[in-house]
Amino acid sequence: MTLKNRVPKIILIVLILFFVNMLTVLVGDNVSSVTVVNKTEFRIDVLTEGKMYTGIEPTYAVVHTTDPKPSLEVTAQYTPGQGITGSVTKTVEMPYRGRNETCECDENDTPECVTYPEEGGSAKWEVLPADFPGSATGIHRGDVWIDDELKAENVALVAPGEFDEFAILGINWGGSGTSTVYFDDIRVLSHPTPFYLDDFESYNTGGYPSANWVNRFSGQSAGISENVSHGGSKSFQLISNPSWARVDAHVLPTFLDSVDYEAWVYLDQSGRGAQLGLGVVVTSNTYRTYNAITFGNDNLIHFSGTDTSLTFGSWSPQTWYKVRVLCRFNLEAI
Ligand SMILES: [Ca+2]
Repeated sequence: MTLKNRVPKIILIVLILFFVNMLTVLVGDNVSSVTVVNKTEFRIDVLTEGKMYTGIEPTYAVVHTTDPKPSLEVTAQYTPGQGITGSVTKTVEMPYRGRNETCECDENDTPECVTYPEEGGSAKWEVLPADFPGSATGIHRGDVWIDDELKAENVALVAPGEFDEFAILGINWGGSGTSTVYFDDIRVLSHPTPFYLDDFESYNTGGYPSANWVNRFSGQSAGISENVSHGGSKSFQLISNPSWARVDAHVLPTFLDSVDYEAWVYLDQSGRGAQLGLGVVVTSNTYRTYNAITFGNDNLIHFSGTDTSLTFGSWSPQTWYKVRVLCRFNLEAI
């Protein structure tokens, strides 16, 4: 046989092998699969059976295969850090036939049985923006209270994804000398988790409450103090240098539907400020706060969401103020 005759034969064998293989897959459909297509304009994460597929780009899809089963719980959420939040869980129904046995008797009354194995099938879920109710950009809203008095309602907020922690700051903007501020009875409630509460009573006086806090900017110093307190005998003292803030933070999960933060603040000196709100480390020498309450050097109390000009009157030194901000980032989830 010449080489010329042999080549088509090889191709034929390859083709036969290919079809045999295809046939096996078609007959023995022993897996279930779900294809999740991202039809939104943002990246999404897909979670099912404890497996997470992250950062699926718009128009792209992920295929999850598993043992044959009639349905699967699948969660899709916007990947954090894009200025939008939303999470939706759906039960995706799939074609499925359970294992069964059929028996018929032959002419000798001998049963002849055929067993069919369980068979899976495939299904597709196209994730649309409408699958995330209440989570379009620009609908993040908040309410602000000072000393239990509602000062601002339904104000526009900066969306999560820009921040990942709760921050307290002692700041003396452009002033001279150090400034001292105290925080006490801090409560941070976020949905879905966590709940965090700190009255600073359990730490050693003079020490740093490192079990729950991390330092972001050194200022001059910080530590547990017994100088003043709102409750109990201790509070968290932050001392900043002129134009060099003292910043400490309590880290939160990056994916948040809501944050409800509350704290008591005491400023020791007039004209030297403090701030509390949601924050993020941008670079080693840049820290940003969002949706934050500011006790300014101007002795006025400010709030900045997307609107940075809200002012709620003046503050006095050596007075405890109760601050509460409720941030709703996913209206359907609360
Ligand atoms: Ca206390």
